[in-house]
Amino acid sequence: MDVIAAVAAGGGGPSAIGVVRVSGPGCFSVCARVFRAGNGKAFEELEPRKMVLGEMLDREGRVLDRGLAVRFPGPRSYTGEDSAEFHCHGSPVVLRELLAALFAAGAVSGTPARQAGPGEFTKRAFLNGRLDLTQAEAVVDLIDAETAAAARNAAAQLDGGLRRRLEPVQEALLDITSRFYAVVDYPDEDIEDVRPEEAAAALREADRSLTALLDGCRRGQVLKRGVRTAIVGLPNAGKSSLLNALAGYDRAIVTDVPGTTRDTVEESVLCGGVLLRLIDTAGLRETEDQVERLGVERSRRAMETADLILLVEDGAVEPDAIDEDIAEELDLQEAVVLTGKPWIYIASKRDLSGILKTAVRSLDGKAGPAASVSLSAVTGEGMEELEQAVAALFPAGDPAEAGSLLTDQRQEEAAGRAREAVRRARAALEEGMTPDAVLTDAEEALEAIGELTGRTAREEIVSRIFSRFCVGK
Ligand SMILES: Nc1nc2c(ncn2[C@@H]2O[C@H](COP(=O)(O)OP(=O)(O)OP(=O)(O)O)[C@@H](O)[C@H]2O)c(=O)[nH]1
Ligand SMILES: [Mg+2]
Repeated sequence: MDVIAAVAAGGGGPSAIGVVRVSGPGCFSVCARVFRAGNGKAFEELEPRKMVLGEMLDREGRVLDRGLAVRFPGPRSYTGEDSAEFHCHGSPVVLRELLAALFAAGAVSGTPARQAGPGEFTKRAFLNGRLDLTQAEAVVDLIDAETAAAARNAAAQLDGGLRRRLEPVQEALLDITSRFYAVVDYPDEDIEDVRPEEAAAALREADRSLTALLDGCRRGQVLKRGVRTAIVGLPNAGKSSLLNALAGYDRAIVTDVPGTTRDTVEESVLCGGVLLRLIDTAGLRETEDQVERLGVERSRRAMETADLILLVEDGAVEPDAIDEDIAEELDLQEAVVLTGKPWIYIASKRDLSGILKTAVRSLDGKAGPAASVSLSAVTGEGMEELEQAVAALFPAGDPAEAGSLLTDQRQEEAAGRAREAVRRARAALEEGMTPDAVLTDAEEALEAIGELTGRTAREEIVSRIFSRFCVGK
């Protein structure tokens, strides 16, 4: 393993503090050349995991900055290797010089040091068994978190929340596979037979756990990437005004000309504690205008890919004043209902001439809106009700669940595959198939879970098989 080094904080622009991180066998001899501890001790002698004040030196041995260094001898370090951190002033120039000094020191000390690649420190932590894959992914999620809830979930996942939830499933599958293997491969040994009912019960439990995990997946993804929310409605309904009100600034152009918004406009906002990825769209109507027609096309697509639809109707138009509009509005409601997605009905312009529309017209028993809100983008009346409706649709979830939500597609796909294989194994068992058939599926399930956690199953199965032998064998 090479010695790697990188600016871990403060590289983007001037900041109060900057951090340079170093890791790899032999890195202390490299560090010794760029840091002179104030207490006179050699770098290798610095007390582990304690900050020490001293001077950082540049390539020529000149003082670059005064700051703190910490020595983390492996394996009790983030990466599991010998590693160190330098905390200096957050000047990008100082940080760059310090990094260059480390590379130069590496060259002369015979322990070459190089720039770390993206995620390389965490990759080493994974390879050295300091983190499993779910935890490594949690590191990225935590850094990228856009809401407090997302950060909390990532922190709990980093603490092993997801792994702990997967462990019982993995245990059960390991138990079944190792028993079957022992019976199949070593028929002469005196090993306890497999009891099919017990194995079936264990598989049923594994199925249940994986299903619960997959059910929470939508919440996990909402936490992480937010809710894709399409704002749709007829031209001039007040869609862009709503986007601007939620964003808190004039993101989209608003005019009284119907057909103002042509292209889709996107903006992320926090609404009721939920991260919404808003997509403001062109008003939906039949049109001859080529540009507008393309915009309308995009609106329809936005609706198809959304997790939530906000249907905005002009609340200031007398319902029976313009028959044609009403027919169009009903068509639109129908189109929204047909997507099968959760939607919120919004009557806009509440500040104008009282509320004329408060609810949706009859939908012939089809799925109605999750909520109906009358609001004004101008005065802000009713905005709170919208926030409440959104919060109710995407609840923060049980705090006990934190850290054990699948947050990305890779995890969802692997958990889904594991469940399918568990179900096949159960069916094989119940149909009285040979142990081989059950084994293939149970092993496939284990492999899929192994992909989730990064723990490969093969070695564990082997050691379990032999643990069933008597002592001395
Ligand atoms: N008084 C009042 N006027 C509003 C409100 N919301 C929108 N308007 C007005 O309604 C008109 C249309 O608003 P937009 O937000 O551009 O409507 P839109 O649905 O985005 O329209 P298109 O982009 O053309 O489809 C503008 O003149 C807005 O100022 C509101 O809450 N109160
Ligand atoms: Mg608009």
